[in-house]
Amino acid sequence: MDRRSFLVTTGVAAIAAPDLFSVEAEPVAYTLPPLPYPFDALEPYIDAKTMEIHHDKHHGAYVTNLNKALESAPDLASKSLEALIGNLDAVPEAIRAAVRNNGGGHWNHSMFWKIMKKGGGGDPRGPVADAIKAAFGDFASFKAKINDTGMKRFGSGWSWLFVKDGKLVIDSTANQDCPIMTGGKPVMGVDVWEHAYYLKYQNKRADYLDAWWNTLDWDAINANYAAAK
Ligand code: MN3
Repeated sequence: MDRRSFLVTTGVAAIAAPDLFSVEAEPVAYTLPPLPYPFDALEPYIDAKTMEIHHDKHHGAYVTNLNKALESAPDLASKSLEALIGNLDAVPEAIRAAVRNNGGGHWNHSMFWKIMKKGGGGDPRGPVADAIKAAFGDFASFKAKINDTGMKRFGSGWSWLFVKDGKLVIDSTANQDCPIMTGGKPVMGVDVWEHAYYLKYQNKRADYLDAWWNTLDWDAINANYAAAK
């Protein structure tokens, strides 16, 4: 048996075909998810111009910069975004801050758009309403605590409801940090960066927070809660 027929007979030829070796796994780039409603859908609570800049420019930049950071670490591209930001220690130090800020920014905003809708708001309903009541008392107390937590976040960040160690927790994070980074599972969160409200509300973060409750999609929040608990 000559070398060629040996390779064909044993199947080694197919494995050894040079074109198979030249195929490299293309890193999957993150993409900006489209806003699930028109820019003006949340008027008058959140204005169209803010939504356009916030989604297209701010969220868009987090996605672009996350992809840029991951160019030097293609082995991380196969991880889900949750796995990536949930274990930042596994990210090379040179790109860790970029992945934390931009990966967090991408995750947080993707969540934020989905928990709002046109004609949203009203009292919570479904299982999350019962859980909120059990953990924080009535809806007014819960609302006040989320808003107060957002007001006390100095500078930029988020106010959150998340599940940690089986319990519902309200807390804030700085910058684009996300509860996932410390083992939490987000149920809902509100962006308190000035870019989220400054065009319409200027320095009045409290007014923006009050208005934001009129945009909430409780079905989406219930879906997050079901996944988190
Ligand atoms: Mn934002």
